[in-house]
Amino acid sequence: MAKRYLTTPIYYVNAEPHIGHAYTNIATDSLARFYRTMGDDVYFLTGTDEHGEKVGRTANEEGKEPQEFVDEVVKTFRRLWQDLKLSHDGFIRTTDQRHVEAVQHVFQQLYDQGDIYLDTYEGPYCVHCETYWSENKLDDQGNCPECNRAVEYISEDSYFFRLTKYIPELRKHLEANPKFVSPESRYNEVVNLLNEGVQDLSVSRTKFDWGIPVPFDEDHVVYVWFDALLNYLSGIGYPNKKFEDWWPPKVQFIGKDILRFHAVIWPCMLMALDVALPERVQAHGWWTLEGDKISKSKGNVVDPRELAHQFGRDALRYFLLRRIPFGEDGVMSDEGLVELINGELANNLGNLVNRSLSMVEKFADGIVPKPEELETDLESPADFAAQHRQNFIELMEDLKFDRALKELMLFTSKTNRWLQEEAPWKLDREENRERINAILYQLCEALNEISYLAEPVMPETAAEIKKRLEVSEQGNLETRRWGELKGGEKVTIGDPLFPRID
Ligand code: ME8
Repeated sequence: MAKRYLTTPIYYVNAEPHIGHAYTNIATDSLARFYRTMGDDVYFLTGTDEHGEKVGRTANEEGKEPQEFVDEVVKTFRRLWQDLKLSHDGFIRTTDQRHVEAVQHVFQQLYDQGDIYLDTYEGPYCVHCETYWSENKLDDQGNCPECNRAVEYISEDSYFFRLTKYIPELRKHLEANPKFVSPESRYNEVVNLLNEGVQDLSVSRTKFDWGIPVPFDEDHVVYVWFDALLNYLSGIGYPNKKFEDWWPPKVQFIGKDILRFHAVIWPCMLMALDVALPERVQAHGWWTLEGDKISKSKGNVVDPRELAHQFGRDALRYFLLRRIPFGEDGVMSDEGLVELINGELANNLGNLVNRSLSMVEKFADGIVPKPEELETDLESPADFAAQHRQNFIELMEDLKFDRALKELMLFTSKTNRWLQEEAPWKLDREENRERINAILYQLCEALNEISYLAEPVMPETAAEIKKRLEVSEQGNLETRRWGELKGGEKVTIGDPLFPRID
């Protein structure tokens, strides 16, 4: 059984989660579910990034001890993932003892092997992004080029990680593995970053203490990014050998904002530790709200729970993954959601499910007929299902969620069209009984097919379709063959799966 280790970024707990965080986790959840339907063994890890100056300051502003503060905010993340019914297997907090120990172990090892050394850092620092910048990278106003906030100038003793030592090896790895960083635009961005030149990385701070203590120097705490990146190892047991049960990650999901950390610093840390690199670092694009950045300070945070409540969990998941190619930016709007839900989910998919089950009720007393050959010149679902399924699998494996979902829609609309041409309602005479039954069987098996293709992104819809077909087992997408329904299942019509929104 293939092992698939999938990770999301771990989120800062300085504020509550919003739709951007939900997007990454929903995408990861969909891939996790996809691999599970393919019969693979999956470990899906998410978590929270709880140390650092930003979180420490926010706790301070709220008049709380940092630990007390993070213990509260972490609950909002846990609750959101629970409300969205995500299927993660692990949740790591950087304040977990197992993580603290792993970070200290790594820091000590890299120091002992000469990859970490003491020096002084002087220069700009963005607390919001927890990022060191060189002067020449700042924007025209001298602000952080990433978030455009004012930077602070720091001057302090710091331990440095010998990042530069590993850059030639990273370049080779990138050349040999063009999908190591995806999509291609992000791969090119990483190559450009390397071409511009990279410096050793400051990996400890002395001016505040909300962090993991450097094991051999109590004046320093570990730089929050160095700490956070190691969650991907500590989350599956590192340094215990057991981590190798899952390592290396199949896909590490990130937003494009944190590309440099994951595609430059992180692989170099792994090389220093002599640990294999992830197969793929997948950066996705940025959701904005009608052109504006979604951020707490702008007061336009979109609450994923509200959207899920208003439109339905599956519809929200569908929208996020279908609306834009994974990797590109998108604009959130209620109109966009309504348009996609009505057009593709209500009119196409929901309508087919409803019509089909109603016909089985009307023409076959609600019982799926026995499978029979359908003699017809028309291309029927039995003929075109396998091709769409194959395309779907390949596109999901390549994280082309929008196009994979398009295959689901194509299969559905072709089935709708075929049904329109077969028009069993015009054949309702005893001499046509066999033909009607053969059509109804194909229709029901087409719904079964839809439940398979819907499963990764719309798991509740998939389960509901299966329930209405009286199918109790979730089969394997890869080994699935047309003709699974045996006939004799009692169908339930039920309410529309996706009521039209006006
Ligand atoms: O950067 N559109 O945490 P963070 C799409 N703790 N995705 C968005 C988004 C938006 N508008 N806003 C946020 C950190 N995201 C670090 C990560 S990992 C070792 C440490 C998502 O809370 C996207 O995945 O700022 C982005 O990369 C992440 O949230 C940043 O979350």
